[in-house]
Amino acid sequence: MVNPWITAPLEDVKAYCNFYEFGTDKGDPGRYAHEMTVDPWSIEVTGEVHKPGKLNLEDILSGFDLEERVYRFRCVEAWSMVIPWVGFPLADLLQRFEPTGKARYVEFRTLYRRGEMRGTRSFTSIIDWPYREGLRMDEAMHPLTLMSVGLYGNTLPNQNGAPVRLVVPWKYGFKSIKSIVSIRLLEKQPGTSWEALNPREYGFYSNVNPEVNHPRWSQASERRLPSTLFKPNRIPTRMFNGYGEQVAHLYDGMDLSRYY
Ligand SMILES: Nc1nc2c(c(=O)[nH]1)N[C@H]1C(S)=C(S)[C@@H](COP(=O)(O)O)O[C@H]1N2
Ligand SMILES: [Mo]
Repeated sequence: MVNPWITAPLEDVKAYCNFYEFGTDKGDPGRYAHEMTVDPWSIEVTGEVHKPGKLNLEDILSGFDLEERVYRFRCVEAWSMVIPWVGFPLADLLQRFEPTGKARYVEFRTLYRRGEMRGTRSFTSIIDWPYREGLRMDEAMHPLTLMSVGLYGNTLPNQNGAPVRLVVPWKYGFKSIKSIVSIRLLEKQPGTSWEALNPREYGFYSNVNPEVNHPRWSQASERRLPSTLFKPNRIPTRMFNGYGEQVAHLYDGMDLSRYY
């Protein structure tokens, strides 16, 4: 039987990644993300806020109460890992900039630096850079929504989204955008990179849902990593990745097969 609480070893979290800025092979981020400069770094916060501004890396690392959060992490490709992140609630960050009454959505952007990101220079790259993601304001303010600055008690490895990335544990992994440089609060729902690529396959909400299949594969189960050919570790996928008690109310009255 698969013990659902066994965390993925650090080596696996670092070696099996999705970070298309460095290539589409799972090993590419581990091989090439060291080419990205992560210090100095800053995040610009703009849009529907009373106090727009910038946070430098030092402000981010010393200005918030950090905690460890062990989360299940479920990729849309039907693999998952249990990962011990270090971070702080995104809500703590947003509150500093004083959102206006019009702020209904949040848009995030990843660093786009072609010279240091070989995947963005590739002719086969499919994404319209920079990588962009979004959340509804109530999702962004939810206490489970984490800004992560570390992994296993250390700073984030570059391939996992250094120096600061989002982690939204009840949504498919692609919502958890890495290496964030910009946060904009908006009145209207922002476009995202995956939606732009294929709106039928990747919706804005992308809540983990075993009943709504990806058009090309089932979402009813997942491979819990690390796994092998002989120990495939296939387990049933849970609604909202098992976080339904905390988040289901956010979607009361919404048809989740339509708003996938
Ligand atoms: N900027 C950026 N963020 C990204 C991605 C990416 O390609 N670029 N991939 C996403 C996907 S599909 C997943 S599953 C997770 C993977 O996070 P991990 O490699 O740290 O496990 O990052 C997400 N964030
Ligand atoms: Mo993913």
